[in-house]
Amino acid sequence: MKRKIVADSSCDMWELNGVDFAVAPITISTDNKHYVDNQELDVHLMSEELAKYKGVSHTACPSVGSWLDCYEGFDEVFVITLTGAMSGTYNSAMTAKGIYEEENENVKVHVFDSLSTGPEMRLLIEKLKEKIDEDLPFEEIVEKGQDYLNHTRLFFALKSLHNFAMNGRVSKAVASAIGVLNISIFATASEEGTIQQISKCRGEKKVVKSMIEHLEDAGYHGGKVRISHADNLKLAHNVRDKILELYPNADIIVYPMGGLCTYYAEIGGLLVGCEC
Ligand code: X90
Repeated sequence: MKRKIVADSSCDMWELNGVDFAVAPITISTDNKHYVDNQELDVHLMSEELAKYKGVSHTACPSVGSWLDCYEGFDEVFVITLTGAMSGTYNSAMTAKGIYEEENENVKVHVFDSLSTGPEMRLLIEKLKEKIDEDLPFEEIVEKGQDYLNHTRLFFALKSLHNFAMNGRVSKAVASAIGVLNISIFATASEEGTIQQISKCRGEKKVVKSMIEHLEDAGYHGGKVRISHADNLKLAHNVRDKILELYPNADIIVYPMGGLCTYYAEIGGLLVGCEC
């Protein structure tokens, strides 16, 4: 029996050793260029070009066809998408599931709506791999995955909400208060899968302090943390080192964001997913 894990490109990972894994790309577009968020995308170049671009840019979820390409040839597929509250990604993955299950007897697809993105998706992907390695039945993996998702959180600090506002995903009033005078928004993914602002932080020291406080408030006590950054390794390492001071055995991985997360988080942004 062939099993596979599939996610959209906001998970910021392209391979996963020891299991079949594929990523359906989200696309970032201007009037004259499409950036496909895959491993080949030059994220730095994209950010530079978009910074110079005067028009409106936007994003589009993976097509049903691109999900089907990822499912094709597998008996059991576990799919993880970014929050359905802010994107059509979950719906298109579900449409593809319907078609795939109808056209193929005995295949099973489960789509998890992460109600989040980035590092929280990565945590779930790693957990699903662990359960696949244990050879558990499909339904049990689904149940354990969902349960795990209820015990992970996402916190993030963004220096600008410009692209969110441009795409009508947050209000212009909220966006205009961020990014001036070194002010970041500090926020979490709400239970509904939307951006829930917690506070505003002036300066990165405050960001680190807020991050630690909120991880602990959420019930973090030394488990896994996944940190993705948009060209801000320094802040990512500061958060990591502070966590390690408190929890020397914490399992932490720091890595750069891909195209989609960089587009919305913008340069300087930081996403932190944790077990709690
Ligand atoms: O076009 C599309 O369908 C994609 C839209 C994606 C919108 C959300 C992207 C989030 C990227 C930024 C910070 C974390 C937000 C957390 C939301 C729950 C990462």
